[in-house]
Amino acid sequence: MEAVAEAPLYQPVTPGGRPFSVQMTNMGALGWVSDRAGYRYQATHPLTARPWPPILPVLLDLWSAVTDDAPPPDACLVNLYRDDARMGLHQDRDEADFSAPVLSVSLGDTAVFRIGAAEGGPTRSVRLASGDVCALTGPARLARHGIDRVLAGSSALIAGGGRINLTLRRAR
Ligand code: MD3
Ligand code: FE
Repeated sequence: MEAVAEAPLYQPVTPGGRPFSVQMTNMGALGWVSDRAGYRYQATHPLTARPWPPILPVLLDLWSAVTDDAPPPDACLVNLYRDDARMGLHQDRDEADFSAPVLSVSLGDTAVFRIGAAEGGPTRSVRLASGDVCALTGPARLARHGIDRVLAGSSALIAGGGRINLTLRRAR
């Protein structure tokens, strides 16, 4: 992927200093980053200090089609899950306006995704397979969600195995 040549995947750390098991990079005017200083959106790659590459036109077209022409996204987080990578249950709360949708595209190995109400309570497990597109709008926008595990070998799409998730958002 050309965008990854420009903005290499890297392994961020949580504000507590624990490495994420997921590797990340971004496309767009803003990228989501995490380090000892906290979670935030910023205009440059933390390692190269260069601007993120632009969001691929095909993804902007997908956003327009699926969100019924919501104002365009300014951030696309790229998450790479290899081996035993996972993502704990969380809410996406670093964006300025929660009325904008979030759009997720899954590629490669199938993920066991967990989702529950913003307020807490029971969660449900849903499989996200390669090509699945998920629009999070309305009350689902602040749902708690995470990736329990990835089913290794369930797809041959990603060289070296694993799963890529693209998450398009309006950060500002
Ligand atoms: C439900 N990524 O980067 S995408 C994240 O598969 C993140 O890499 C997961 O959660 C992944 O923050 C899940 C599906 C998704 C994305 C955003 C959501 C589900 C969501 C926002 C609200 C509710
Ligand atoms: Fe999330």
